[in-house]
Amino acid sequence: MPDQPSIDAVETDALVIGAGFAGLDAVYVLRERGLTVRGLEAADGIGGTWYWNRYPGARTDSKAFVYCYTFSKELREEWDWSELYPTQPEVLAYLEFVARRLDLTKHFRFGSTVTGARWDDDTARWTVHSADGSVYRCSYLIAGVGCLSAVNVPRFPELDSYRGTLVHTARWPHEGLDVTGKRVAVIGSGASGIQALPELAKTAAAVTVLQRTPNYVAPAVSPEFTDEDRAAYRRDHDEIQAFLRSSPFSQYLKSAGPSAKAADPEERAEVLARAWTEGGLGMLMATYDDLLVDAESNEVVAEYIRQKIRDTVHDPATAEKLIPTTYPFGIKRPPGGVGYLETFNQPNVSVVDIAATPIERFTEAGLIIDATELEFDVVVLATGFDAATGGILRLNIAGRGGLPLTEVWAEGPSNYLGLAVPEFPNLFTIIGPLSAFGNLPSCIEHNVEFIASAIDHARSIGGPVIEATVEAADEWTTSARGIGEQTLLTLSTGQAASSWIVGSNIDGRKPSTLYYLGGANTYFDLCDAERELGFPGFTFIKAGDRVPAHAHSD
Ligand code: NA7
Repeated sequence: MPDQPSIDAVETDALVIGAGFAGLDAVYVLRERGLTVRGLEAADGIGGTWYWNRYPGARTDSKAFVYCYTFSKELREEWDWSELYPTQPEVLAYLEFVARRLDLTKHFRFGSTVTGARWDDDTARWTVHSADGSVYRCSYLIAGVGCLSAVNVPRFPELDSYRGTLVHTARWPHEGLDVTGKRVAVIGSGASGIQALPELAKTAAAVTVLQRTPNYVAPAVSPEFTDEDRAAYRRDHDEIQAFLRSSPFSQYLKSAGPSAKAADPEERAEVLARAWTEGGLGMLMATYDDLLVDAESNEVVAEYIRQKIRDTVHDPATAEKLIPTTYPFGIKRPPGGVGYLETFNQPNVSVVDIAATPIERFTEAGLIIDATELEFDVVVLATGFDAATGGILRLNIAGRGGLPLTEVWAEGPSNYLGLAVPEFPNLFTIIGPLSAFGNLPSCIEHNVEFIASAIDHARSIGGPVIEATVEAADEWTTSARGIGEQTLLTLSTGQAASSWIVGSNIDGRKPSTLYYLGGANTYFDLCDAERELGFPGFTFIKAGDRVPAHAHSD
């Protein structure tokens, strides 16, 4: 942590970092449990990922009525979603509404980037510094920084020499970016690039997609909700929540059967056709259960999508460039395209395979590929995020004796239930690494309830210090890694394509297991059991007791 001027620290029971879905929920729940709570947020407003990702076309890939908070009937009754997969302005407006309705904004300091946090055994408190010079001391430090918040800007040679407009999808200008009549390059074909392209191509003179790896893009069909639809999702709320709780992805999508390869071919054709027509995450989550564990089953669905790309894209050479052949479907989180494939039928849209002919370097006017300079007025980096650990590690957290979290996670994250790390007492990470891979608001709510219960428990026994045991964390980390190895995302055989789900999308980052892939439903069961059993994977150290160097459960 850099030297900071000595100023009075703000004292609070809990400090929450982030004002997105996670941070808002944590501030609300902890406040309601009687703690004093402060929040720090780097952005100038509420919203987290929905504050930053203002690129045209940004929208959810989870259904609106599950991509929201469930803890408050009032919020549910008072907010009307307009369509199935709402766009960024609507989700941001929702979060602003929540903050207003629950009176949360007053707890946050905005424009305040955390630069370091350090645990002190003597006082059993965290000291947290922010770039704006403010200092906080708290018993509980809650990182609600999101799993896709640390922006990835690849180190393209001579990127700095480019004089045109350079913009990352996750740092889109608030005032918008008019590309009318402009020559635009889009680097990246993940969800962000796939959502942005059709919008940019509406007005740009030309859009060139610089694609390193083609993606399995299914349609995202987002019908507008009628009043009847809204009445139905409100009426069915309990049933929907029960369904989510039992779903491996905590999504409102029903599997069609256990195995794609074993399914009756006629029935399977119907299932795939329905999933394609309905769009969204359905190709992965509303077809067959074994797509991420059985290569043959996966290939059935992968080939179906490949054929759809051939059917949709008129120019066969372009279609072939857009067809993924080197990795299984679902290894990258499947993006939904609103007219994405169809956009390549427009005369102003083209794709360049930069795996075959890489970007050699940037120039003042554009970039060089295959010894040829391509000139662009605007370059859009849709190059994603340093997922799961990036946002947390950027906080510069130091635990017992100044132990840096970067050191502990040098070979990949380790923790208990994705929530807590030994040697880092009273630090909780909401949707941290090795937590469930599911609908994020569902996972966030579950995590926040767990954290609040652990804090309640600590307070009830007069012991403010909570720490995951080494044994529990080792067991959890080994289990999460083992489950990862049983999927097609496995790292050990080197099969995994570049994917943020294992961190292999970042140049120079060592890939590792970043999520618990045993199912969100199983993850929730395990967290619930931990809570019901009185938190056996944690130590609770009573006030006044000396914290041992290595806390164990015995
Ligand atoms: P993604 O899904 O990680 O996609 C990033 C894209 O950028 C992907 O096509 C990458 O190619 C490409 N990329 C990244 N680094 C480079 C370099 N160095 N050179 C060329 N191309 C590069 O991020 P998104 O923002 O689209 O989506 C992230 C999640 O947000 C999404 O899954 C939703 O859950 C919401 P690659 O495939 O690695 O070859």
